[in-house]
Amino acid sequence: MSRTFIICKPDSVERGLVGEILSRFERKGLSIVAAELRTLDADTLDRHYEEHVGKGFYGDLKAFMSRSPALVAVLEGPDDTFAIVRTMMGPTNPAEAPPGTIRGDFGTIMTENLVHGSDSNESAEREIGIFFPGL
Ligand code: 3AN
Repeated sequence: MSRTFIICKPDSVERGLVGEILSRFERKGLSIVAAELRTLDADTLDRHYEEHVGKGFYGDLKAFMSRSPALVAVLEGPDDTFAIVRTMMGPTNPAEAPPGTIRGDFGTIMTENLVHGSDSNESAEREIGIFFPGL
């Protein structure tokens, strides 16, 4: 078994797509082990996106991610659950995200791409520690 961390980003909450997104993961066979609607603060975002702090797009990314509540959650499934979630999300660039993926079906914008998922088991552990310490 393994766990991964996801964020239904502010655009997905605003558009009423959280149920659709969580439902896809549940129907796939993953379990929700924690979930909370939360407005993300600057400190938390700097920790979460430490590899992007200082990049050209980071200011816009931070403003977007904190503009309204996001749904942060932990999903559990088999080994490498993070990889299952990443495949279901689709690539970061919506132009490359195929139909059938969350970003391919619902997104057209690079920054407002609906969902985040950890990109490795190590990232999942680090991110769960930031958003759900003690879980
Ligand atoms: P992913 O969310 O697919 O793991 P990351 O972690 O590389 O992608 O990037 C985090 C977020 O930063 C992306 N979801 C996207 O919103 C934004 N982002 C990444 N690269 C760019 C870029 N070149 N231009 C604009 N936004 C970007």
